[in-house]
Amino acid sequence: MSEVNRYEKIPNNVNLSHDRRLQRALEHWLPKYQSWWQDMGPCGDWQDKDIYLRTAVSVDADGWADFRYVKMPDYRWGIFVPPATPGRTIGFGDVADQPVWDKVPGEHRNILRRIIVTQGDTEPASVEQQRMLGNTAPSLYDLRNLFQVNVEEGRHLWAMVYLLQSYFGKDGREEAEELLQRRSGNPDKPRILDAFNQPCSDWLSFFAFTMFTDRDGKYQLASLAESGFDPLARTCKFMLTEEAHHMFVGVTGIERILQRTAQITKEDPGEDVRKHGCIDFETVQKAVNFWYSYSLDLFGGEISSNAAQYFSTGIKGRYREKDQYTEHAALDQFKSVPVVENGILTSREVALRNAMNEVLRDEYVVDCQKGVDRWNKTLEKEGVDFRVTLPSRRFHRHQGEYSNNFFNREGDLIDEASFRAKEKDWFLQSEDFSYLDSIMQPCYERGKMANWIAAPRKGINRQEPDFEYVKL
Ligand code: BYC
Ligand code: FE
Ligand code: FE
Repeated sequence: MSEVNRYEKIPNNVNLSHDRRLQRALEHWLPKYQSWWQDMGPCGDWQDKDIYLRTAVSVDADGWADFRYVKMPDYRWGIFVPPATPGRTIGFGDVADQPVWDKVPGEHRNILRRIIVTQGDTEPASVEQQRMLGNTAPSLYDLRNLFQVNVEEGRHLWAMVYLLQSYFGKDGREEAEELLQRRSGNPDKPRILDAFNQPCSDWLSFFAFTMFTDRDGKYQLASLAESGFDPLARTCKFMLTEEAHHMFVGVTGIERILQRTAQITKEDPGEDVRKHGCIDFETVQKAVNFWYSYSLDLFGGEISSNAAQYFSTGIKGRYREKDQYTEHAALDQFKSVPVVENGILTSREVALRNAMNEVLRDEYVVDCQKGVDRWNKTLEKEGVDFRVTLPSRRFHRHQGEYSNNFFNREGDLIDEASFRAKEKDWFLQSEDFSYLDSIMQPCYERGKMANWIAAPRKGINRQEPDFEYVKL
């Protein structure tokens, strides 16, 4: 079962050749996926190049990453589902301690389909958002990391399409097609969640995206890894192993920008670092403000009957529900949620189940802050005064409780005019993007780095930082 047959048309460990219907459905979808990858995947000559990539070859803890040169279209996308744990029970909600489901219970069919489609939609969306970045990477090391993230997001789409096609019949097959038809940022057929329709066309934004938006992925996948629908739980658990690298790319990418800017600031104190072609601290903070707030939106409303239903029915648990909590019903408990009532910020006691999105967001905020602390430690070591901060979680929200009001970075309620007046200080403006575009010239000489970013401390898979990560 856990043995992966890599040499089948669709590498898999789910005995695909014994399920002719599913195999036919996936083989029908495969060329459509490949054509989507050609149209919407990495732009430029990169599809023909040898890239030093890791490929999942097994679902075992030790043997899943195989590093070698691969041309992206030959990447072994496929289906990897860790084996079921016999006797596994649901860990929470009204169905706690009941056996997990191997099939989709009829009464949860629509909700499960919607969650899987929403998850699946983000994966190709992010590839679309990042498709131009290969033309401006600061080094071969970064270029390779970009493509690693891209091919793995492609595989995550496969993971969700497998669930749709094997458990949701005709509707599932239709949804699988539509996942290849929506387009990030296209007003006529946008991607489902807001963050995945925002442009991400410079490397500062890419690092902020992988730091903050991929990190939402970590928390959503972890809460779905608790699901009573066992195939979904197992699939998400495996996806999480790959997600760690995506967040690593983000947290270290911004750290290296800050480090480089700090060095330049010391070499030429008082001078605008843009004169040296570097990225000033304020510009980094603006990218943080934008991607952090859009990523907070991805957790859904602070007060959500959907979230309560997902929890009570055993579909979506809390972060590490089984390890972290001793009480799994979440009844007769309340969470205080700040809300705006009659034009003032006050708070409301919300039944815990209805605040589950906020409970998960709490975990996420703590995790983001750890990354920011790491950046600030680097700044401190470099001896500069600037510190990166996370804005309030009420700031610049487009979903949920705070989306109808305006808040400053500290989270105070302000009027719209005051918000608009500060936007240019809070978010990247067209002149910032022009500046970023002007310095983001590709740097593809082996071992060289663009001037605006420090070299990584280590290479990938114990290779040197100046390894030939992409064969030009
Ligand atoms: N944008 O009760 P509410 C990743 C909608 S990232 C647009 O607040 P709920 C990745 C919502 O659908 C992880 N619409 O929300 C990262 C609902 O619509 P309806 C992705 C939004 O249902 C980087 C309405 O607002 N995975 O993997 O509790 C690269 C009010 O609903 C948004 C998942 O999201 C938004 N941001 O929770 C690659 C997991 N937020 O019903 C990949 C699956 C809410 O009124 N998704 N709405 O039409 C879910 O679990 C839930 O759908 C959400 C929303 C957590 C997103
Ligand atoms: Fe993903
Ligand atoms: Fe990711």
